[in-house]
Amino acid sequence: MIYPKKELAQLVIEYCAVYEVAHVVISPGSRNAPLTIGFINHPQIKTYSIVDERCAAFFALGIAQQTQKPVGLVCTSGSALLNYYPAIAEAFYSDIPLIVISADRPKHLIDIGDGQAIRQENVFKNHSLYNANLIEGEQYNNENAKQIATAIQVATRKKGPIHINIPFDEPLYETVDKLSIKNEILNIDTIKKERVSNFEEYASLWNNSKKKLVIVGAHYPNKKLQNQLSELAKDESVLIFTETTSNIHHSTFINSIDKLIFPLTDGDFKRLQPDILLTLGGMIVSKKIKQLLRKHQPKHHWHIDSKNALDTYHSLSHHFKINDTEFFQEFLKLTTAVKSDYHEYGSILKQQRKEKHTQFLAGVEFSDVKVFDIVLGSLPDNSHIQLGNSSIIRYSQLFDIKDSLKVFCNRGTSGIDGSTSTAIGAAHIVNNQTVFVTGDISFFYDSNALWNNYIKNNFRIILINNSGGGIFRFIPGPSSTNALEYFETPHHLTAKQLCEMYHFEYCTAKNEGELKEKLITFYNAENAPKLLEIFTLGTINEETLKRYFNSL
Ligand SMILES: Cc1ncc(C[n+]2csc(CCOP(=O)(O)OP(=O)(O)O)c2C)c(N)n1
Repeated sequence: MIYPKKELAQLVIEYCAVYEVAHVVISPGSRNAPLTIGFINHPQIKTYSIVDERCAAFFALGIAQQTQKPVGLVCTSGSALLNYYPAIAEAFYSDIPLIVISADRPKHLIDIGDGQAIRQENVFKNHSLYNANLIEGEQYNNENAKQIATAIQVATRKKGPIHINIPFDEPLYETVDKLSIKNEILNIDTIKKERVSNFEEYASLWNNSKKKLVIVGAHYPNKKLQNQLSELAKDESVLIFTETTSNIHHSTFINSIDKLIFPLTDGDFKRLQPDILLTLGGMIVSKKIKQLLRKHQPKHHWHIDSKNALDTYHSLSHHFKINDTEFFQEFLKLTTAVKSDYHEYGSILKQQRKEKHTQFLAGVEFSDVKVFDIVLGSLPDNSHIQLGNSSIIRYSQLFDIKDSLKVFCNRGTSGIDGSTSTAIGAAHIVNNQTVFVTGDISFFYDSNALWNNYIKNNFRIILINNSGGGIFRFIPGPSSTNALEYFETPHHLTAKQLCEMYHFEYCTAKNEGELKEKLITFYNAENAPKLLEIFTLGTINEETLKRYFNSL
């Protein structure tokens, strides 16, 4: 066996193995040589080499998003580490475990004019669940081991990013054939499980309320939760709103929140204003529901989450600090059905919107909304869909998505800077075919994502190129200024040359006929990943979407 001679590297690597960190993404550099040598020679750990640290971090995030287990990241000292920040912030707000391991100069070389040296300790402190700053020297091994164990356990149990910073003095490339650290040092367990709340008092309120709204935000697919919510929804005083990224499906749930509430006046919304709002899952895309619920607040807002309770609606009254399925396991036993017309009101609205939606799409010209209708309908059963931010995720929320699809999007920070890399990471680790749907600005922003040796041949990119940030035509504000071009950032780029450079098969569609024809074979097995670039016009998209909402 080959091990790095540096004991700090041995410690971190062995702890990763103890906690079953199965994937580590490494970016090149010399200072991290002890870690690189150690990780690539570890039989339990699969390593990846990705040059651009921003892409590397989002690729790791994609793997962790799918496996729900921590993924390691290793880089050298200096600005390399700072390029992880966008993905760290995303992981922090999306509850995705990442173990960031940075090599550093020893302390005496920081801020004295040495090269590639910056202040690395605690550099992510605002968005990291734990920061372990290790100290070089055998006498500190116990303290270092404790720090590493705590950091990895926090990432695993609390699901989020942690940072371990390791100073290494030269020489950096020496190896040994036996571990020199002692086995006992790998047995540290530091975190206690937290206590669970008592539900009876809340169940009694629940059983005495006629209007209960449940909103499910972004969630890793979970059949048990879906069944529990279906059980809860049998009560006619309960209405369930789901986001596309909740991966929760049921015919009686409201799966297009914006579509349902957009045409409502304040007066109409009063009928939907809940007595109790129960929320779970991650971020909510719908801006409108946030506005309406902030204005027409529920009497009680309870949030279920084992870690955080976000006061999204400015009315949070209780945080159930528990995993959602564990919550419902207990809570459902205590609930009784209440007579009410609340659910029925929601169902009637849903049916009305569905009819208008179908009518509108049947007659609409080629535009982003039409493209979505066609593309979403074409997705193969059981595929995984990764969505870009901006109008992509918003459009998807207007449609019914097949139950067998799983949908993901980086909504933690809603960045456009790593969606492609995340999709490639996620696609790499699942057996299902992954289709990434993106806007042009997001795609070109993260084009280094394609500089990646782990892209599967069945990976597909659908690039909706409306020659700029289409979202800025819809949101109120930009078009009332004389600076629209600074918001929309129009351009004439296409993905053709990038596809050539990175060995993607490339095809295009400029109208409905071409799009339908290209989609017939687009998902078929091939010897290369494929990208379909669909061209639409910003002016038509803008006008069409306005008409769509008016038609509802
Ligand atoms: C890293 C980052 N920078 C800037 C933004 C602000 N922003 C939001 S959407 C957007 C434009 C996205 O355009 P595109 O990907 O083409 O999608 P479209 O709006 O056309 O659907 C920008 C710049 C952001 N979300 N993230």
